[in-house]
Amino acid sequence: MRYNVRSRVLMVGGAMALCSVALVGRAFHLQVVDNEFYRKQGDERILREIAIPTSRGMITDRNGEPLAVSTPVESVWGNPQELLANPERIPELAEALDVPVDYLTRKISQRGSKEFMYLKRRISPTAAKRILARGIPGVFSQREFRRFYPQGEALAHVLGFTNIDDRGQEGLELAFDDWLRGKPGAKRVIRDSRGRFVEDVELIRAAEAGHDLTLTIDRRIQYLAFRELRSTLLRTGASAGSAVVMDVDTGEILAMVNLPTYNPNAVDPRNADARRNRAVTDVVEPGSTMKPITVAAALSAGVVTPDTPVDVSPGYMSLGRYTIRDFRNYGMQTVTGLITKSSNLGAVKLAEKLEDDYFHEFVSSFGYGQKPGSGFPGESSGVLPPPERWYGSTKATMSYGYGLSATPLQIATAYAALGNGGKRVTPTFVKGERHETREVLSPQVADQVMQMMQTVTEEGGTATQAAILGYHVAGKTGTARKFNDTGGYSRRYVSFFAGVVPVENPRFSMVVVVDDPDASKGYYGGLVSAPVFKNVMDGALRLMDVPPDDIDTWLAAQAEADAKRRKAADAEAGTAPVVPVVQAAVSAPSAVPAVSRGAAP
Ligand code: 59J
Repeated sequence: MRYNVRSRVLMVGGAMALCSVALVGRAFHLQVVDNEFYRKQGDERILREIAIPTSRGMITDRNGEPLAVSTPVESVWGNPQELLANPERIPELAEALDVPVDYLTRKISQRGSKEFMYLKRRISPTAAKRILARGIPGVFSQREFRRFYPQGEALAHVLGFTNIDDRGQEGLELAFDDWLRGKPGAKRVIRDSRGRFVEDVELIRAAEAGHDLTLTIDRRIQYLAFRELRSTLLRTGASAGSAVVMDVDTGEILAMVNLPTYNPNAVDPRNADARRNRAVTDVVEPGSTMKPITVAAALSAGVVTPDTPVDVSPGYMSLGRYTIRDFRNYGMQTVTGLITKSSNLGAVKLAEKLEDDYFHEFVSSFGYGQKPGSGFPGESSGVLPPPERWYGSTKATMSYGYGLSATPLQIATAYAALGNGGKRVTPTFVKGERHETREVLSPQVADQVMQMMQTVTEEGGTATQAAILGYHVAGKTGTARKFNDTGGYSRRYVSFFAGVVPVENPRFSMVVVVDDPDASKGYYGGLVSAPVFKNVMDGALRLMDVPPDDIDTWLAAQAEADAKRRKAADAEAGTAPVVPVVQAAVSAPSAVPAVSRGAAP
């Protein structure tokens, strides 16, 4: 046995030694022994180490759909010395490269002492072949890989992009550069003095392809969010916007869009402003989207229940030098009613019942003032001032969303915790990553807050525009005046909607932030941002096969639509509408198709 192993080691070792001897021998032979022969040809052969290019890993969405792919391209390069030695071919080369002759001549002379210059980078293999086919001395080509982003501007901020050398510059391309980037191999080859390849001598290192990366993004929801946000910005004349969709249980980010955006397939270095992933890097005062958190704090502390009456008349109150106002005098409200109507005074009255440290700690546990930990480069932590730095009105203004700041991603994460029974889940972009969770709220209080937020999208709430047929929607609007440089609140606004669906068995949280809508076109969160939420979530619920939790409303609406259609058909056929059928439709929707078919002829 022992003997056996030893003999095998010897054999393998011996074989390897023989191989190296053979390689060295070959190199020696080519360089020294055969050298005379090559010299006779008038060419000098050079032993060179060259890189073996490798492709960058593919990035796919959660369903394996390609989001970033590397396609092989060719880069045409030249040996300036040799190009200069054949000046009569330069006009032809310029024509083949489609550049002015004098420009090319100048470029080549600048590199005259060198042996390498790029002539045209990253073109299609066919285009490269066409240039090489001219047989101009000193013109060569080498394989490279070019990144292509099929989703273009719809997903630009999340993915980021690579530079001409295929290195990640921004976004997830940067964050996961080491993982995605392959290791180029190396081999020793023999080239002639013109740089032409003669023979492979030795493989130094095999090329390792980069690893693929599967994201949590759903391409379809992403596109939906992009389309809806874009149309809302056009409709409202707003200057910027962000939307984030998260899976409440896993923290997976299903969609993240920002406007303005850019084309990652042709990055313009000048518009850095359009390249920011605002949802992760830009902070806003969260305004009324904070109120459910304040209510959750008061419920958790046991100082109120959802039905506790709160007097918010006459709609304004002074606090030190400030006057805090509600949109209207909402009089006596329950705690639930404060959310339904979005009462600033109500939030202040609840916060007054809470210890400073407790309130700060509570808000902080939802992730405000802390980096979300998604791994995205340049995450902002927002600002949540600690009680030591509060002055007279700070706790009051924080309770309804001013005097602190947060990113859209932080707000989406906080709402996910309300939706998943009170666990803060670390947001993530990468499928299969371990999710950290921490209980920040009892499931009972989380459910109570969800019930309260459901009233916002129902009759009498501030965002009936966010209602989705067949599903109960919990959410909160916000319309916040923007703080301006001169130290006051301006007549410019940020419009919010943050919500969770479906209420019975929550799956998604989504935040929509629209910056600076044209005030003359309507700027309330319910008007500007809630429709984006509605249209995207409506699509996502169906795409992800989420069962409806409000079947009654759905069936009733269907029956109503059927009845209307039947009425129209009857009118066209010249018959009088059959009244009993309409009644049957409302009370027993399942019978409608049979009845309608029977009645038609
Ligand atoms: C508001 C504020 C600014 C900061 C006020 C919006 C304060 C405040 C000092 C006046 C427009 C406006 C710290 S209103 O979000 O109350 O979403 O459908 O910006 O109040 O004290 O012309 N939202 N918005 N307040 N500031 N400071 C309401 C409310 C909200 C609505 C509508 C109308 C404000 C119902 C906001 C919505 O809930």
